Formats: sequence, C-alpha cells, structure tokens
Amino acid sequence: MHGNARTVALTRAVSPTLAACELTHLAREPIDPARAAADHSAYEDALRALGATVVRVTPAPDLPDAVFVEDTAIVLNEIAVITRPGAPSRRAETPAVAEVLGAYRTLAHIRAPATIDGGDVLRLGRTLYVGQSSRTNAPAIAQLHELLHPWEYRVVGVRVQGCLHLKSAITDVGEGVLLANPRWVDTTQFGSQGVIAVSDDEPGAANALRLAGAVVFPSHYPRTARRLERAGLRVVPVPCAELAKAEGGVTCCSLLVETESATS
Ligand code: CIR
Repeated sequence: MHGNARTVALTRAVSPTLAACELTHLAREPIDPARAAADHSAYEDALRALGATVVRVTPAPDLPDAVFVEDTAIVLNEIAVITRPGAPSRRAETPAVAEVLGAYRTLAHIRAPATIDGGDVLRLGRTLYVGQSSRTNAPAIAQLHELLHPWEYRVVGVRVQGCLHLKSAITDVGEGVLLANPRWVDTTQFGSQGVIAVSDDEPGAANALRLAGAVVFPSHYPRTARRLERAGLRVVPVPCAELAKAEGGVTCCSLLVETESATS
C-alpha cells in the first residue's frame, strides 16, 4: 500500500438569487444565474480535467453568495478554520461547508467579534498573509494566530486598498511566483517572490487559481494570460464573466483540500 495524493475541490451550486449578492466595489448590473451556472459548471470541469475530485456542498438557494465557498473556510494540511464572514448576509453559509469539511479535517472556528473571509487569506509556505479589508478585522488575525501557532504558522496582516479581498490583489501562480495588481497591494512584503503584474487594462486579473502545475484563469483577461504564458506557466482559461459581476473570481468558487487516498 502507498499513499496517493488527491485534491478534493469543494464547490457549491450557483443560487438562483445570485443577483442579490453582496457588492462592494462594483455597481450592480443584471446577472443571469443560468449563465453563471454554465460558467460554474465549466469551472468544475476544468478542475476535474486537472485531476481534482469535485465534491459539492448542499445547495443554498436562498443565500445569494453561497457559490463563493472560499470565503467560508481556511483549509490547511493540519486543520480547517471555519470563518465568520464579514458580510452578515453570508454567515449562514458556513454550517453546510463545515459539515463537509469535517470529513477531511479537524475543525476550528473564528468567533465574534472577529470577522474574516477566506478570500483574504493567502498561504505561502507556512506564512498566512491576511488582508485587512472591509471583511476581515484585527480580532480575526489575532484568533488565527492563536489557533495556528501550534503548527508554527506565521500570520501576517497586510493592507489592501481598492479591492474586495487580498486575493483580488495577489495570488500565487507558480513556485515562488506571484501575480499581482501593485495598485491594490504593496508587493514588496511577500518575501523573495517574483511578481508578475497584471496588464494595466485588466485590474481585476490578479485572482488566479494554482492547481496541479497549472493556472486556472478567467478567459476575459487575455492580456494578463499572455504574461503568465510568457513566464512559462500553463494557463487553463475558464469563462467566468457572469460570476465576476457578483465580484467573484476563480479562487472563490472552490476550497481545495489535499487528501491521501490509499491505493495498493
Ligand atoms: C461578496 O461580496 O461577498 C461576493 N459577492 C463575492 C465574494 C467573492 N469571494 C472571493 O473572491 N473570495
């Protein structure tokens, strides 16, 4: 018998109420939930094609933002921390996610008055960079530190401006390589990482999902995609323009859980 690493991607269906989603930096425009659901299903197919096993959390049709599962938890190899989302309308999203995650990880919980969205947490090695955004506050950063110091994680608060979450401004796209919008975050505070800047006319393009040696990336940002490819990265384009109207990107539609499945 030997261990065989496997990535489980937790996702959740697009709610028919998506058009009533939270919006912070975008003006509200009509959103077609059927088109968003088609985008979402193409996204799930892309994750499967990269070897992930997609596990869907029970749908929550009355919770407009439920598709954005990333915000409900911080999944590490040793533990999963269930968040307390910054938007009160999103707090009812967490129990169903916790129920599924509990099969893979010991769970811990962020408690009031702390609030944090998973989209604000960027893990690079054993450092968790946490965006100080409109969703994530100082008590949450302190609680994360308390919860995670037994595993020697470093928790570092990072200022962000002009965008919703830290991972709207910066994500990791390869070994030692970050993709960022330098107008939204100071990119010098992440250690000795190389930084690819988004194309000036694609400010929202810094949110990319690294999976299985590839970068799952919105097809509506072609100029930044070319920059990634020129850096030698494999880009897997996915349509997500409809979900982008709800201020969502590619990291926020899944929670990645590394598991070991025994094979003989
Ligand atoms: C919200 O404002 O909470 C949702 N409309 C969008 C959340 C996107 N989440 C993410 O990027 N992690």
